[in-house]
Amino acid sequence: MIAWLTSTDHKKIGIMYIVATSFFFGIAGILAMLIRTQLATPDMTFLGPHAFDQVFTIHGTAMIFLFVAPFGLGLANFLIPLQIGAPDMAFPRLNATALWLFIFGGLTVLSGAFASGGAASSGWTAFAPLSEIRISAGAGQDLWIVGLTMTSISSILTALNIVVTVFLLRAPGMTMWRIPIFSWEMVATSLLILMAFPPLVTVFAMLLIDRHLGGQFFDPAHGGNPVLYQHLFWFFGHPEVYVMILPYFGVVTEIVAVFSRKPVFGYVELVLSAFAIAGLSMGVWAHHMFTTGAVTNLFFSAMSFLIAIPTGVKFFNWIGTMWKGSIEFSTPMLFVIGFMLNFLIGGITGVMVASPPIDFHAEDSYFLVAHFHYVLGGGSLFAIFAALYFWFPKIFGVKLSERIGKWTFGILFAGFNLTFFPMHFMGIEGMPRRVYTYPAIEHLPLLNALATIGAGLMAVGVLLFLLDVVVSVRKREPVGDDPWGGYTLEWATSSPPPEFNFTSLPPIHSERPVFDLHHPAVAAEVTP
Ligand code: HEM
Ligand SMILES: [Cu+2]
Repeated sequence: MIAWLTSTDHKKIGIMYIVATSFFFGIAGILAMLIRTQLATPDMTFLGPHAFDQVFTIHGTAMIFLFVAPFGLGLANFLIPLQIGAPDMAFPRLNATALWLFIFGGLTVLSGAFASGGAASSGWTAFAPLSEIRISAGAGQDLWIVGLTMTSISSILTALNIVVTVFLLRAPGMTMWRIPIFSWEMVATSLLILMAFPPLVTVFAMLLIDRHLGGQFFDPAHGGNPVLYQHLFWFFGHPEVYVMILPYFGVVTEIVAVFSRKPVFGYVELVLSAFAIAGLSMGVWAHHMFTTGAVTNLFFSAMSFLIAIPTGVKFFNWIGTMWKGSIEFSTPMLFVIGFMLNFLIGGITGVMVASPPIDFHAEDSYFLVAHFHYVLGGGSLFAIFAALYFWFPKIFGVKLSERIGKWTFGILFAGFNLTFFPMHFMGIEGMPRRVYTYPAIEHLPLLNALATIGAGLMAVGVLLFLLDVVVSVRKREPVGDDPWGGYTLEWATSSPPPEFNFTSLPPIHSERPVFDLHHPAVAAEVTP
């Protein structure tokens, strides 16, 4: 126990991230079920309006800041040194510091539930003046701000660590163009964090000054400007969206290649598109502000459309990788295919709301809720499951059950679409987001009932996954070091890997050294 709490080993730290983020996912998931219970039928009285506000605020906050984004960093912690053939991260103690800052920051946010007045209730965006002391007086909002400042600083430290590690600690032979795609995507993610999180910490500081030190940055009642809050917040907020998707583009790319039994199609394009997406995403923040009338909609709309191009490149390359491959529909691959289908829908509605005339209708409606859940839930969350199934044997030395895994996938996929597809229509029929109840008009009762049933199915899927973990860990069926026929260096060492990772390294002549090692004849043909 003490060995874990004081560890600076990147693998232990990675595992602790995975455990901590899973805990926060559990909390956020329970809150999601509370939301869907309240919204199951019209005029429900299960949660009152104030409780509802807290519940959706902490749900969104935990999903974004405490689960989807930091899970990627945790996975990176485990994988990057292994993938590039290094013994650890560049700054192991900084790494441990970041982990504990994250955990205590997350707990600080949650502790708001015990404050008088309850947890923060101004949404995951904490828009001013709603989050100002005049309207949100409780300490819950302060704990939210302080807690997220801690997790933000944690992310900045980890991002620094990742960039330095990938640039300086690669094994001999691993040139820049042989770095595995996941590690590349994490470099792009880290650069985004380094650019986007300092403004977030700044806006939090300004909000605290407003709340407690008599500042007047954002409250129009005292001459402040709430649009300034939105600029600073979204200057962080849009890049954050990519912090929550680029790692999973990496996960998907690696898994698709392994289970298509082909090299990644368009390796260089995949790397460049990650940086194109990262770069462009710094210039689109005001598409969250079309309806404020305070920004140049034409510019931000055009920039947002441009992002579809490098994203399309990724889809093209994934399909190219699968093309004529001998595809094996293992559980990780199923989750990856689910990711692609769901993310495609979220991507299409994303392009729609990047168009101001459509956004004026969709803004703050359930259409938007459907859009971002398709990207984050159907996309990132499915990739997280894919990653867990794929790397579980490496991390814990135990393989999860393929039989339960396929059921888990089927139930989650059906449940997800049943929950969120109807939300497009709720939005079109005018149901605003962040409302705690709605009248029995149009098709709202039917659509909401479907969504709640779907959410129940998703809960079953998650429980089934937990069951799978428990059963598989109990059984402890031994797996080899490389159960899937993996490509990258993590599959060259034992499962789980020893301290400092490698006793010897295979020669590195391409971006898939372990494949080359096991199939020398093919490697000789493909690599000059
Ligand atoms: C697991 C099943 C999930 C269900 C049933 C669910 C359901 C909901 C519902 C009903 C809302 C309220 C919408 C509103 O009133 O604006 C909501 C908000 C939200 N959800 Fe989820 N959600 C789920 C998973 C996720 C995931 C995986 C993420 C990933 C990041 C996420 C992020 C958010 C965010 C950011 C909000 C907005 C909160 C706010 O308005 O401040 N949710 N969710
Ligand atoms: Cu955006």
